[in-house]
Amino acid sequence: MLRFFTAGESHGKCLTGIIEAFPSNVPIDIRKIDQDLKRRQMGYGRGARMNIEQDRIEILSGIRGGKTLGSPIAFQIENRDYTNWEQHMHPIVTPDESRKITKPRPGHADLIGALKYNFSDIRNVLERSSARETAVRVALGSMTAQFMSCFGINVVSHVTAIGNISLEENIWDIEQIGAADQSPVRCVDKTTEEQMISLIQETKDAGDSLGGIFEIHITGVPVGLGSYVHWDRKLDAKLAYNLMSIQGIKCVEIGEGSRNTALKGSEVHDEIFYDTKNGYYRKTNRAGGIEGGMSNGENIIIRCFMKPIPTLYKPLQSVDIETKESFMAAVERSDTCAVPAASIVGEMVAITVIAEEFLRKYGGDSLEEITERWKRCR
Ligand code: EPS
Repeated sequence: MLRFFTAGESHGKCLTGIIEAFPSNVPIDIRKIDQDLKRRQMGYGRGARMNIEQDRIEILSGIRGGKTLGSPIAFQIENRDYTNWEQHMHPIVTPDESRKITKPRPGHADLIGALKYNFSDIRNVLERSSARETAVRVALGSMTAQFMSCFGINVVSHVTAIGNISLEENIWDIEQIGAADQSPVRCVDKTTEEQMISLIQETKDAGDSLGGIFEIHITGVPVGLGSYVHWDRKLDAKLAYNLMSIQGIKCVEIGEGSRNTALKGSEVHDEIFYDTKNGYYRKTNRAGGIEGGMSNGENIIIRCFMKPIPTLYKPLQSVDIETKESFMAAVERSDTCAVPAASIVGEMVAITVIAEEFLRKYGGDSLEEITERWKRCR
C-alpha cells in the first residue's frame, strides 16, 4: 500500500518526505516536480515569504537514473528562510525567551496546539501547522501524477471563487481549465480574474484575508477504483478525507453534491447509455465521476472550499496564554489569499488518492507488472 510521511517546520532547515511502496521502473522527471513546486508558490495574494523561497526537490533515495527503484523514496526541500531563523529554530541552541509567542491567533492551531502539547511558546505549534508543509505533498503528488500519466490519468484544477467573486458558470472543458496556470489567480475567465485581483488588493490594504473555492478535474480514471463493499475504501470518502487535511480546507464537494440537494432525483442522476465503441457512458456528470463510492469512468470533479487565512494584519481579540489577559492577536507575516496555491496542493493530493486506489486494484511491484494487469482489465 502506498504510504507517505511528511516532516519539517516552516522555518526549520528543510522539509522532508518519505514515500513507501512506490512501484519500480516509473520514470520520474525531477524538472517536472520542480515545476509543480513552483506552480504552488505562485498566485496573486501571497506574502513576502514567497520572495525568499525557491522550492526545489533534492532526492535522497529510491530513484536511480531517473527511474524509481521500488525502495522508499526520501527527499527534501530546503527552507531558504532558515538562514534568517537559525538562532530561533536550531535543534540544540535554546531559543531566545524574548521572541516567545504567547498570543494565539483565532482560527489557527495556535491555542489548541499549545494546550495539547503543553507549550508556553506558540512558535512550537505554528511552525508545523503552517501550510508550508504542503510543499512536500506537492512534491510527492507530482511523482504520483507522473506515475498515473503512464495510464492516461491526468489532473487539472482552477479557482472558481475568491471571497464573494465567483465564476458565473461551470467550466467543464479540460483544455480551458488547463490554461489556469496562465492566470495569477488560476481563474480562466478574464473579467472574473480582474475582479478577484482587485478584491485581493483591497483586502490586503485593509489588513484582512480571503478564502475561496477551487475545482479539481481528474481525467482518464478507469471504472471501479474505490469500493462499495468497504465503507472505509469509498473513493469519495477517501478524497474528502485527504483534501480536508489540506490547511484551511473546510468543505469538499463531489460533483454537484450540494446543489443536487435542492433538486428532484430525476433532475440529478446521470442517465446511462451504451455504444459498442465507448461502452457505457453518461451525457451528464452531476455525480462528479463517482457512484456508490467507486469511479464510474467519467471525469472526477471535486470542489474544495477554503476559509480565509487566520493570520490577519488587522488582529482579532484573543487571550495571552501567559498572563491570561485579553489582547489583540499577534500579527505574523502571512499571505492575503492562498486559494490559487491551495488548488495546486489539491491537484496533487487528489491524484495521490487515485494512485493509491489504482495500486490497490491493479497493484504489482513494477510498472510493467501493473501495466499488464491494467491492460487485462480494460
Ligand atoms: C503560513 C505563513 C506564511 C506563508 C506560509 C504559510 O509564512 P511566513 O510565516 O514564513 O511568512 O507564506 O506558506 C509558506 C511558507 C509556503 O511555502 O506555502 C502559515 O502560517 O500557514
